[in-house]
Amino acid sequence: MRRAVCPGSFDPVTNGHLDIISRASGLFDEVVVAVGVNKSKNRLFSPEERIAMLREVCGDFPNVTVDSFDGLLTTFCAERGIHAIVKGLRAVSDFDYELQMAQMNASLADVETVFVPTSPEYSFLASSLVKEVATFGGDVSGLVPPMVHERLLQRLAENAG
Ligand code: COD
Repeated sequence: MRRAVCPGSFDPVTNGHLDIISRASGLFDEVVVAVGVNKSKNRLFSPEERIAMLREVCGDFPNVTVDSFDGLLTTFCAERGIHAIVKGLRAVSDFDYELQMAQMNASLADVETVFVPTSPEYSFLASSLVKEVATFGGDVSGLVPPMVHERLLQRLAENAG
């Protein structure tokens, strides 16, 4: 059984994330999308909200499940018998840090990192930019799934009120 993890913050999930998850689901028998829960970081959506949105948008992939992890990704992989980490690469700037993490993770556990190049239409897409643009009233409806767009606008309105 070829099993992989797609880890991330997913605050919130974007069409760029979904593209990587969809392609990973074609490469592996089972894919676990794992939401990193780092309590020290300020997030727009709680881990539960991020997981719920991911479950909704990944519902069409029969071999994809969604979970969360706290602490080291390699501990999560060891507990689940996962030996492959799938990461999306947008640009050379991603590569520097991702290579460092891949090598550190390989030194900590029996895991390989598989890099999937972003589809060109998503190469500029990041959750942080989506939140910034939406905060200032820009149209991000084409960058996230419709349900995520709705919840994003709702959360920004709540925070502004
Ligand atoms: N196109 C392609 N890929 C994309 C796109 C896009 N438009 N947007 C994001 N991605 C990819 C990213 O490259 C990344 O691979 C993944 O999707 C998740 O992205 P984010 O931004 O949601 O999540 P990150 O990068 O903040 O997540 C970082 C982790 C939580 C994976 C990382 O910090 C981690 O593993 N933390 C656990 C602690 C740990 O083990 N630390 C030691 C590391 S060596």
